[in-house]
Amino acid sequence: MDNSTIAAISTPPGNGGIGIIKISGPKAIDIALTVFRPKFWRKNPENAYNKVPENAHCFKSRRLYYGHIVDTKNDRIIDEVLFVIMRAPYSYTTEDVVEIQSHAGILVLKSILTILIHNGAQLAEPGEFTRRAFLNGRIDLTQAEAVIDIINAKSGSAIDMAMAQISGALKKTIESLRSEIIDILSFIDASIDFPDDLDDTTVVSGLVKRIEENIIFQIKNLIRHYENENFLREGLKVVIVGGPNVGKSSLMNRLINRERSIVTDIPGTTRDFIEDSFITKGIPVIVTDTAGMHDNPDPVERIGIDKAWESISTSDIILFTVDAGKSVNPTEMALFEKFRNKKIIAVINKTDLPEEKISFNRPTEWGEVQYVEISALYNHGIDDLKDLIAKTAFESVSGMGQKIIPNLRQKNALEKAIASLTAAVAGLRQASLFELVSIDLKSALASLSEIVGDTVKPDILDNIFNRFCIGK
Ligand SMILES: Nc1nc2c(ncn2[C@@H]2O[C@H](COP(=O)(O)OP(=O)(O)OP(=O)(O)O)[C@@H](O)[C@H]2O)c(=O)[nH]1
Ligand SMILES: [Mg+2]
Repeated sequence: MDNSTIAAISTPPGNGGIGIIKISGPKAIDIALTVFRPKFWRKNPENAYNKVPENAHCFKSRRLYYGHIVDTKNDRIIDEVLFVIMRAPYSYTTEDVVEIQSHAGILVLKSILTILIHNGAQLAEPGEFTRRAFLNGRIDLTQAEAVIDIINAKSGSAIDMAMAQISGALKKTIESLRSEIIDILSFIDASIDFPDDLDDTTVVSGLVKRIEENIIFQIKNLIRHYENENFLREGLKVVIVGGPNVGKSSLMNRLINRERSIVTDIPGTTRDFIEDSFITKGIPVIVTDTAGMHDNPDPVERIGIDKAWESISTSDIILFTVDAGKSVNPTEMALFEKFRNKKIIAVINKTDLPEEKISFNRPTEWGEVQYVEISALYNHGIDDLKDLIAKTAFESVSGMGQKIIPNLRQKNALEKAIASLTAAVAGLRQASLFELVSIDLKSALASLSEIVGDTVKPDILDNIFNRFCIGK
């Protein structure tokens, strides 16, 4: 356990009603009391104003006290504050914690922090409070990661997901998988000394069945949740693609509801790719406008088109945009074919054109692809398109209810566990040495332990906690 006492401003910079300074560690209470003068203390005329309350025990844990913070160098009052002590182990970090609620001006907050540092506190690193909560065993790593997800959540569904994780849903699932592996492992380890037990093919096939059904199947489910539903956390990547001048940038601006992309009647207006975001049905959507694709691009367009392909390769949904005033040309047909393996929504734009000008005919080759008719110019059909985007995204999402969706780090560890478990199954089937099967099961166990943080390496921890802000 770290013996230092750390302090930080926990509220974001900028003007606001109150700002909070948090102190945690064995000296948190002592250090905080050197600068705090509670009202109840001053009421007694015997207590000189500059005297520190000697007995910290006159403060109750988790009770709010009103008073002032003074600069210990010159006894100058810095601010009037509310002050709360949370004694170990009943605090965020499980250490003694003090929170000082002052006015939110950054100068006031910085002055208070500076005095605390003078009196023996150390400046907290990003995420250090949560890191201590993890290192002191109050939360596991999945819960610590959920804290950052809550802070960064861009939508209601991301918050729901992070809340499920904070309350330990993923941790519990991993625990039950681990205990099943440990159970099988202890049976196999015991059989190493009494190999006759494992000569029985029904015993072996029973073990294989348990690994496949109770463990591998469950882990694959979690991985599938990551693949299908991670957009709820990270945002759904949607890219607008099509020939020049079909109205891609106009559509982009309608989706995000502001004039972000340049629109002109000159084909080849958009050359770089432009990214922005909006929310539909609680899903954060990251939308990219791209350069119009055609067969004879100039060198600048060429680069733009290459970048468009990069966005396409990492996208979840493609909005394949065409001009209702033109029939689909061979370049567009060829382009469409290249997206076959992606989720596509065909967007027929410019449907406001007079009927005699509309020459769009839905190509038979487009088959079952969903499409919407819109007018980016007149803002028609945009809500239908947003609904369809959400519907398409949710198509692969399994039933409702509490969602356990691993993040990328956790998914990678789950994949490592699957590889070891698959090797263990193969070992059992081929009647390899039980020692080897045991090694595979142990490494599966280690991969699962990485998820909750029991065996995680320090540099991975640094990586996780560096994503936090200071003061959390
Ligand atoms: N009538 C009509 N015109 C539109 C509509 N949407 C866009 N336009 C016009 O079509 C022209 C091209 O629009 P953009 O949004 O710049 O098209 P783009 O696909 O981004 O074009 P590039 O970036 O050059 O590939 C502009 O003159 C728009 O005003 C629409 O729904 N109806
Ligand atoms: Mg454009």
